Amino acid sequence: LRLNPENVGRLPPEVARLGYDRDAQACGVLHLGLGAFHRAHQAVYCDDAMSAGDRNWAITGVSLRSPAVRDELAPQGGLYTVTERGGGGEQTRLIGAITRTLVAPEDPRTVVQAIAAASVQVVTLTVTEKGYYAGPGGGLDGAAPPVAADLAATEAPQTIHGYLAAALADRRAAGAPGLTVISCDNLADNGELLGGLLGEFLERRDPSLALWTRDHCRFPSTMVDRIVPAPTAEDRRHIADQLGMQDDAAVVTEPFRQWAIQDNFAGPRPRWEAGGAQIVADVRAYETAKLRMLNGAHSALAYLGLFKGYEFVDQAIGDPAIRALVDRLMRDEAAASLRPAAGQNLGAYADALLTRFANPALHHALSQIAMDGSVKIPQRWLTTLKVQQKSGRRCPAILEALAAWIRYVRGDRFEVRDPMADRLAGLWRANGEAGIVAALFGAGGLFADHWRATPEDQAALAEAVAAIGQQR
Ligand code: CS2
Repeated sequence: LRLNPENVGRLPPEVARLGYDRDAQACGVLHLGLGAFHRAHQAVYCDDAMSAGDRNWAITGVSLRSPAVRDELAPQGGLYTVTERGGGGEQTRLIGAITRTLVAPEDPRTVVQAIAAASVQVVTLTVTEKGYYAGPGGGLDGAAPPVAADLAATEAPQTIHGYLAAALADRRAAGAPGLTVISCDNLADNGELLGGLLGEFLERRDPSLALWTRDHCRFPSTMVDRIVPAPTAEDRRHIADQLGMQDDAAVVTEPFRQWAIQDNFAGPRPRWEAGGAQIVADVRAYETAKLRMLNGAHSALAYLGLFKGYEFVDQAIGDPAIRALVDRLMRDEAAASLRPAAGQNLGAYADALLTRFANPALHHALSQIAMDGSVKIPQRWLTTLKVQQKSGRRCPAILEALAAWIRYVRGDRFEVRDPMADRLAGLWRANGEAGIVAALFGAGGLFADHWRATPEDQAALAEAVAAIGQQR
């Protein structure tokens, strides 16, 4: 038996049901990047908005690459369950917000039309850090082959910029209103970044559309937070047992969730406050705290934990040496680099994060966090290092974690999934252990635009890289 609109009535009574008539809702939101995070985060907020009586905020979900999620969701009519696991056991609810699923490479024109649909007011994105194509200097990486292809051709886009450009052109031609486009990825100033990169793309392809977009669209920044591990086969089996039917799109997550959105909208938007979202004048203080503390700690747990032989976050944070390091990284280095907003308590935030990391029911794989480090560590670690360096302070905990990352990307101990994997392995081959630190963080190094290590920090990094090489 498989979860779908026909047999949804046969779910056990403990599973919380939808509070709205799903068939009566138009798609007001279009989402790009249909991973587990979206299904456990923005989709839940849309579901809450509609359950609270706000209408027509169903989601058209688009996978930009793989058909996998569509193949899980479509046979279920878009229905799936979210299970929250914390200290107090398990709670499952049904989510119905996603009513249509598309796979971009299968039918690019339909995706463009879906974004251009008059009912759509809001586009949300979870396309991961690498999906934005920011170059080393912060501008659009026009040399990246998919961006270059989208700059040259308008049919069959490959990037978010290509899709948004094509859809915005259609909206302008149809006299449709502009869009609020919301980045929900872990990047600093994500709204400004997206608006800037897309603006650059449009300037190069269609300057008049760049102007129209500036006048008609908005790109609010957001802080999104919920730990959502990639669901395992074991999770799916367990959920199927609980539901008495199969749910191939089920997600398992922590009870905690947070969404702070800059109050900067082009038109109507869902009443996400119904799900607890905060609409605020400025999200920056919350966003940078989250990136440098939560995500910074996560990446440290990932690389240090993997080298110590751990598989999951709760195991790594249970290691006294790693826990002490992560504690220092969050409080003495990351928090100390921030200027908190009124009422923002970074000490309490660090306490709460340690508890969340220790959740033993989540099985959050370190290898999942270790992915794409080259596009994560700049906003998670390197900004902190740079800010602290300006005040003459060193960050031994981050340096230790950074050394683990440097060793990791050599590629001989773990499978490195990273857009720069080949380049980083090549740098290792060309420079060896003696030269890799300078090649990355010395003058003219690959990441020197983000942070340039002093000779003292380079020596500390080199020593730590060598020590990790000796482990196990
Ligand atoms: C994690 C994040 O995979 C990663 O890199 O650090 O996905 C993290 O779990 C979320 O940002 C939590 O909100």
